[in-house]
Amino acid sequence: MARKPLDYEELNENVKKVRYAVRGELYLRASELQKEGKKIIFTNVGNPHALGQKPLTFGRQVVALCQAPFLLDDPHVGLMFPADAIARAKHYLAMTPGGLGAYSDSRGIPGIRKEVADFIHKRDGYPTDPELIYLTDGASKGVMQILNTIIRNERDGILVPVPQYPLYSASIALYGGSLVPYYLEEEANWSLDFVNIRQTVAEARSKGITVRAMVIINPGNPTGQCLSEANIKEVLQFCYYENLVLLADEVYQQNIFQDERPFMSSRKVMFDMGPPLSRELQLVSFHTVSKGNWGECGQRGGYFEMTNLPPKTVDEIYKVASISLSPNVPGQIFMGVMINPPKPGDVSYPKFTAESKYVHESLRRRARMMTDGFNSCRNVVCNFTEGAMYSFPQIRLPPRAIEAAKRAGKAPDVFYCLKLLEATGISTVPGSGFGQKEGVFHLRTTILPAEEDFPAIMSSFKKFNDSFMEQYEGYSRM
Ligand code: DCS
Repeated sequence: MARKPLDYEELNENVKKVRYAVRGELYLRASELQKEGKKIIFTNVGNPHALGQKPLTFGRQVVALCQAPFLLDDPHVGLMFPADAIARAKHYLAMTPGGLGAYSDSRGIPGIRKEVADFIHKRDGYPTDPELIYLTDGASKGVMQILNTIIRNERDGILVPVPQYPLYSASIALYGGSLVPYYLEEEANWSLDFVNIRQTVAEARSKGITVRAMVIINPGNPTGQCLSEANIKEVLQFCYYENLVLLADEVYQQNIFQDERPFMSSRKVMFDMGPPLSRELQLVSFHTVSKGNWGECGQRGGYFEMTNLPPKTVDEIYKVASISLSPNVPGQIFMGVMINPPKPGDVSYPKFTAESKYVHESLRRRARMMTDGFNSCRNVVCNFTEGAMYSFPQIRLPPRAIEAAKRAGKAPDVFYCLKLLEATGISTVPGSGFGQKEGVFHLRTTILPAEEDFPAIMSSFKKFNDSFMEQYEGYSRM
C-alpha cells in the first residue's frame, strides 16, 4: 500500500532532522518519573515562574485591566489598582481600538514599537526608527523569521557559538541551512577566539559553504559569560570584513551578576565605532519579556530591531510576518511595560523597584551558590554564571563511566544526567544538547530553583556526584 503523506517516512526531512534537547530525553524521563510520584526539580528550562518566581505586580495590573476593560468603568477600580497602572492600561487600550481581542499590525502595535525605539535610544545613546522594530511572540519567533529570511539552501552557513542554545541549531536544520559551529573557549571564561573562528570560516568555505551570518548570545546561554566590549568590537569587525549579518541575541541583558562589565549592546558598540561599520554592517538584535527580572515566558512577548537593512528587505520581512497576521497582543503590552517601567515619582515605582531588586539579587546569590557548589564536587569544574540564568559545569567522567555509558547505549553525559535524575530528581540537560568539544562533557542546569531549596539541592547533587565518581573511578576515602 502507498504510504500516506503524513506517515513518518514521508515527512519533510528537515523536520525529522531537528533536535531540541531542552525538552528531549531527559525531560521526557523526568516527566515519566513525576507521573510515578517522584519529586522532580525541573531545571531544564529557563522558565522562572514555573519554579515559583512571582510576577512583577505592575505588568500584571496593566495587562489585567487591558484584558478586562470593563473594570476601568467600575467606580471601585481605584481601590484595586494604582493610578499609574490604570493610566497605563488606558494608554495601551487607546493604541488598540479593538482591544486585546483584535489582531494588531503584523509588525506589532505602532505605539509600542515607538516605545521600544525610545528604550533602545536611551539604552544605547543612538536613536532608531520604530519602522525597524518588529514585535514577536517571544524572541524565538523573531530568530526563526530572520534565519528563514537568510537561509536560501543547504550551502548557506550560519556561524553559531558552541555550546549554543538549540533554538539556533534546530531552526537552521528546519530551514535547511548549514550550521557552522565556532567553539567558545571554556578555559578563557567562554570567550571567543578569533584565530579559531577564522579557521572555522575558511574550512567551511573550502567545503563550498557560503557563510552569511554570525550569531552571538550575550550574556551566554548555556555558558553564562558576559562579553567584553573588546570582544564585541572584534565580532563586529569580523562580521564587517567577512560580509556577515550579525544576529545579536541579547535576551539576557538584564540578567547580569558581575559588576565589572555592565551590559553593552552590540548596536551601541557598533555605533560607538562609527563609520563605515555603523553605516554598513547589517545587525539584527533580539529581546524578550521571558527573561530579566520579569521572567514572563508564558506571555510570549519579544522584539527584533534591524540596523542597516535595506527598506526592500524590511518589507519582505513584513510580508512574511503578515502570514501570521499578528503577534500575540497581551505579549506586546508586556513588552511595552518591560521597556517602559514605572519611573521615580510614579505611585508604583517603590513597589516595582523593590520587587525587581529582590529577584535580581536573589538570582545573583543563586548564581554564586551554584558555581561554588559545583566547584566543590569531585571532577566538576564550573565557570561563574556572570549573566543569563544557567550553570554549565564540566563533568570529568572517568573512562569506566564512559564505557558503562557505551554499554547502556547512551552518550556519556546523557548517562550521567539520567543517573542524576533517578537518584536525586534533579532534571538537567546533557551538554551534548548544546554542543561541546569532542570528549568533554557538561550538563546545564538553571539557577532558578527557589533560593531556600539551594542548600538541599547542591548537597544532594554533591552526594550523587561524588558517589558516582567513586563508583567509576574506584576512589576510596581512606
Ligand atoms: N534566545 C536565547 C539565548 C534563549 O535562551 C531563549 C530562551 C530565547 C532566545 C527565546 O526565548 P523566548 O522565545 O521565550 O523569548 N531560552 C530557553 C532555554 O534555554 N530555557 O528556557 C527557554
